[in-house]
Amino acid sequence: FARHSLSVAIGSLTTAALALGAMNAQAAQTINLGHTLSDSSHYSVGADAFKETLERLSDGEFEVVEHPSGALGGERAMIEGLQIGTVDVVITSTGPLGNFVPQTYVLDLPFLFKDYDQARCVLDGEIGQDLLDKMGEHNLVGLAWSENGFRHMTNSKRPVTSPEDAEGLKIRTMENKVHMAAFEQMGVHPTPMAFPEVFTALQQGTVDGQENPITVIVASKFWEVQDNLSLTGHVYSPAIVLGSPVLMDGLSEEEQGWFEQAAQASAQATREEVSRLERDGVELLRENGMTVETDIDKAPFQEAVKPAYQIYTDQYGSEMLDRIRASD
Ligand code: EAX
Repeated sequence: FARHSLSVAIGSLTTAALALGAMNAQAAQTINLGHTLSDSSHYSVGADAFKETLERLSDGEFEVVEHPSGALGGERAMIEGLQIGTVDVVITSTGPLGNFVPQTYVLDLPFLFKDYDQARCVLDGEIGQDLLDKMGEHNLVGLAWSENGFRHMTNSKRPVTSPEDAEGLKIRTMENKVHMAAFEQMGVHPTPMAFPEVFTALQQGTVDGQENPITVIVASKFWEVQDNLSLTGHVYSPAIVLGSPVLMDGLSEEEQGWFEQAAQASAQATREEVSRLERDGVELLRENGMTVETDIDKAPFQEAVKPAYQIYTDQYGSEMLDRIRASD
């Protein structure tokens, strides 16, 4: 009998604990945040800042669960996830974004921004805000411009210091037609691919190289599969913090404001990490065995990709481009 009442007591304790657990689970709404990079990356620094800020501002109403390393898919798949509500928040490059919001293609033009200051200034100003607002017309919520960094070329074949050196190389690009057009002009064979597949493709030699900022090369340990890095800085790669309209449209204005503040804190933290890696990253890559070409004459690269501008303006006009150029 004693044994029986003990088990009844344990049983009701368990029920009580379960009920309490259920109450807690109801109290916090889970926000699933995805990105493609490792948990040591500049995106993860930004994801942590998003989580900390949103949970603090909402006093625990929202709980952010981070899914790094492409656990929720590549960037294109995650953007689709936002549109149908299977993902809540995504930190992504603009790589596949033009497929959804063509107005952002302008940002992907090579050699458009001359340095970080100019790019950040444009994205933080009226132009950046206009582009964030455009997300709303395409079933996405633009929360803040974050950062990936200036992109550079790596490959496993040979040192590259001129477009001639790059000619004939098979280079993985993002799924972005402006980037692909530019690389075609340069004489390389662009192979578009989602980021989570890139490391293996480099390892197996499906492609000879890829291009990404120092931040990504470090976070992904590309030195394990790439010997040569050329600091071409051929294009500035923005990142953006996007929300799902399926989630955001159901929130109060105050709650939406918390998400915006969290996204801004995320962007700020990510940019600081980008700046740190711009200072320390190249040395780290050298220590890990990469040969780094720092002395790159950018003029011939710039010349080679020029037709990409014509291809862009033929299709999308020159208004945005002119506005960005006027901001310099
Ligand atoms: O956003 O696909 C890429 O090369 C991106 O730079 C990467 O996913 C980080």
